[in-house]
Amino acid sequence: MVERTLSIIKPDCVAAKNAGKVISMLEENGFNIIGMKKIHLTKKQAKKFYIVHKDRPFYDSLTDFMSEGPIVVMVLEKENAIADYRKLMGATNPEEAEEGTIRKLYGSNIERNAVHGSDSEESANYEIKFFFNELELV
Ligand code: YYY
Ligand code: MG
Repeated sequence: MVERTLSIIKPDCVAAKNAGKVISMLEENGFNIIGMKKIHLTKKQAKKFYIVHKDRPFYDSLTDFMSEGPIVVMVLEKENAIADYRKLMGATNPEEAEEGTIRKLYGSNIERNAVHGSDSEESANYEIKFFFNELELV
């Protein structure tokens, strides 16, 4: 099934000038980038985006990090995009991520882990609508 998923290049990865390399990896792995923009989330917007994690101990620190600088948000389209992009990202903790994955290559630690990707069709729908309207997807 052709699916859409939301990808974020997080503030650590943008600041390190690795965004272009991540975008190249997406293209090389067959993802069509059907929407893309660079934005700087406020703390309040970051808290809303990560609302599913509101009761987790890392919520405050995570949302500080996600609002510390610009991010690149993209909608990716491909057969099996949600699971395939999770695989390309690698494990949440870069230390545990497989060789060649984005988080292994560009992540620093479990919080500053370079990229985000939707984990299900339901979260992809919520996350894509959070950043894009249908006219912005090409
Ligand atoms: O989907 P994924 O990003 O791989 O992990 P989640 O469990 O959804 O957590 C979201 C985000 O929170 C993660 O990318 C880093 C951060 N985080 C953390 O700072 N410390 C943890 N123990 C778990 C997650
Ligand atoms: Mg997640």
